[in-house]
Amino acid sequence: MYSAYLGLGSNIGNKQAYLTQAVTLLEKHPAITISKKSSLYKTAPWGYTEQEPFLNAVVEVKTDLSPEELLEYCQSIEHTLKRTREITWGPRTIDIDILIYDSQRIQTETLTLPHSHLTERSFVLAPLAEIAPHLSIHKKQVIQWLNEVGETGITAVTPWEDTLVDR
Ligand code: PH2
Ligand code: MG
Ligand code: MG
Repeated sequence: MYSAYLGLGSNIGNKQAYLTQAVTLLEKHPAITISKKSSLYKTAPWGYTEQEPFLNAVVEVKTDLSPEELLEYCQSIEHTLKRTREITWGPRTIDIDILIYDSQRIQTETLTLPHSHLTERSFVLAPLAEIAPHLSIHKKQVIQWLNEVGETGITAVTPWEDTLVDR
């Protein structure tokens, strides 16, 4: 059984509903258990800025799947939730990224672990710091990375329960 951290993001339509559905679909897999779930964070768009704010969260999962199998399953959920890829870093109904998988370092065509840009992105570091503040990434703890990057643009923290009906 391995521990992995997944980053979830949405900035089209009912963002909360997409994140909730993604979590539900992750939990449906017999070899995936969600062990921790961050709050929801409203975040300014990073990279490509001419788009809606995002709703982001991070979950910790326990899984027997390999990194590649986990990625494939995350992509199947993106497909189910009508994810399209038009602009790099552009709008999406749902994005599920493997941030960390155990202590694995991987660099292939399809997968880089730890996730590239992870240590530059406050929209990932803030929710990750909530559930795994002392996790080590490239020899620094998540809270240290977050402290360096700052939390500008992270404008709201929302509990999941309040977000189910709210658009
Ligand atoms: N995802 C991106 C690009 N930019 N910005 C925010 N705030 N949140 C995201 O999840 C996000 C982004 C590419 O995956
Ligand atoms: Mg992403
Ligand atoms: Mg992605």
